[in-house]
Amino acid sequence: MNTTTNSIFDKRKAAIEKEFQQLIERKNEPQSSEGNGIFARYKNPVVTRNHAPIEWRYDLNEATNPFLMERISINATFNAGAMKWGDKYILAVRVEGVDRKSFFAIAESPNGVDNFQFWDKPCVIPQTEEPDTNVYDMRLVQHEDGWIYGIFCTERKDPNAPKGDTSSAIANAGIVRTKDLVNWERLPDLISNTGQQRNVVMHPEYVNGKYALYTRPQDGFIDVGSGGGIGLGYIDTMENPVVQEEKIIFGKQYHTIYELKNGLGPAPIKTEKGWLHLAHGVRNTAAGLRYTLYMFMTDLNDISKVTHIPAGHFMAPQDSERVGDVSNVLFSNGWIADEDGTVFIYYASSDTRMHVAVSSVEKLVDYVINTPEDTFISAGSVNTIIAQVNKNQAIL
Ligand code: M1P
Repeated sequence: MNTTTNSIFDKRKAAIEKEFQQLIERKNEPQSSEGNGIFARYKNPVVTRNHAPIEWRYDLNEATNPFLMERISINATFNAGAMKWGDKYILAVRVEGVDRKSFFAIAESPNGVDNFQFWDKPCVIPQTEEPDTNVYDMRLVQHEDGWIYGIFCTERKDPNAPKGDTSSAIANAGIVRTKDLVNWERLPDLISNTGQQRNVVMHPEYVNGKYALYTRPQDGFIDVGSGGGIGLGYIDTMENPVVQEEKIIFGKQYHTIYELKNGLGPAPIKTEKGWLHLAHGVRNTAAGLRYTLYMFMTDLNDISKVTHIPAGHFMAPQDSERVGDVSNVLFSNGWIADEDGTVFIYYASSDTRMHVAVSSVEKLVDYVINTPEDTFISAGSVNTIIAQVNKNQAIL
């Protein structure tokens, strides 16, 4: 009998490898229900903590890990940036270890809906003089200047926090760029005069020769105060990223899904009718904050002008998506518009795992332009329904 192959180590290794392979190779398909005609959610999450490579989690040397215990555990995989890279669908996933630290790692798929596999090692993000305590929510943008930019949230302890306050933090936009998604050049953090920044997103084209950044200023780390809406500002050079004339183009509003916070998701998609935006709106409830996704469109030639805003959410947490580390949250910072017009919307549920929903540019433009806008009062909502019923009765 070969004792080696019967050791705890070997048995566990074979089982872990088999389970991992089955997970990575699992086919995905659209959920069976008819849906709403706008997008199709897919059945399985596309990236979960169990997708983290075995080599990241286990010391695979039997001499030093005879029980083959997980030495480094992953807690969650969520809020991924996305882009097409050659013929691969790429996610820059926010991977969070059980130590609460997030980092970025690239996962690729051959088709955008399944078979996502992490590259060998997580991304190495160079540090500025002041190391990031935590980094998260990278937006990947292929800018027309030839670089791929990754703008993410960098979080550090608030140096002015009173003694004993071990929670207060300062959030800002960290900036990296790359040509190969492997070697990342760190640029200085964003300099803005509007408080803390999360959800900073780069516009993919120059605007009057400048870089355009969508921002989300807020007064404190948690408390948005007078901020919390989608801002727009311009930068002369990314090597000295000082944002000028930051202006809120779409704010928070009472009794909407973006009543408490309003932040952009991924970079907008250019269409013939305007720039398509995906964003998240947050409202407070007795059960805590509720994050949903919504869409809007801006003018092709004036990106500060919001032209269409469908009422309400585009996607909200549903079924098992509702539960996770931070429940009742959908968040998206990555989508891919393919050459044939298919749009892969990557979204995370409850700060725990990544999913995909598939639509098309044509459908999303139709949704954004033809969905009634919010009237901001119940009687208005009733009028909107009655107008549609009347229209339908006229043709029946
Ligand atoms: O926990 C929900 C989300 O909270 C923050 O979002 P925002 O910046 O809009 O407040 C972020 O920490 C985000 O990563 C997280 O998903």
